[in-house]
Amino acid sequence: MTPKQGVSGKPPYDDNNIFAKILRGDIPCRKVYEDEFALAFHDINPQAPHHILVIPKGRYVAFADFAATAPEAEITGFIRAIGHVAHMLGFEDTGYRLLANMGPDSHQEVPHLHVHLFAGRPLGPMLV
Ligand code: D5M
Repeated sequence: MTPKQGVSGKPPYDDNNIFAKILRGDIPCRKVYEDEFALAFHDINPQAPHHILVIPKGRYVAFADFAATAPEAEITGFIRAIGHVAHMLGFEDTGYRLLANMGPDSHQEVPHLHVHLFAGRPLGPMLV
């Protein structure tokens, strides 16, 4: 069976979260890439020489909700945008790390789905 709806419920979306404001252009960001489905910009508090955030343009908080309910074009577009940014910035040569925090135990600070992209130094073993 292919799961589609109702995998995790739909967390309420706060239109005043900081990434919603960036998407609306209410506050600035250091943009590195944008297309129909995604926006990528520098993290304001970088944890590596390169620390990029990639966000879908849709109103999603949680990955499970996004994966279960977003139109397939949005899912494909978001994933392609992440890959495109990694390629465009030359991270494939030396390697990079993708990370997404989800919910309170992960310390997700911003309630708009986002993927962190780290690169530019040896990142060490993954710590959880
Ligand atoms: O990570 C949320 C990330 O969002 C965290 O690394 C800081 C970053 N952040 C917060 N505000 C901004 C703005 N205005 N520009 C760029 N980056 C920002 P999380 O996974 O939710 O803990």
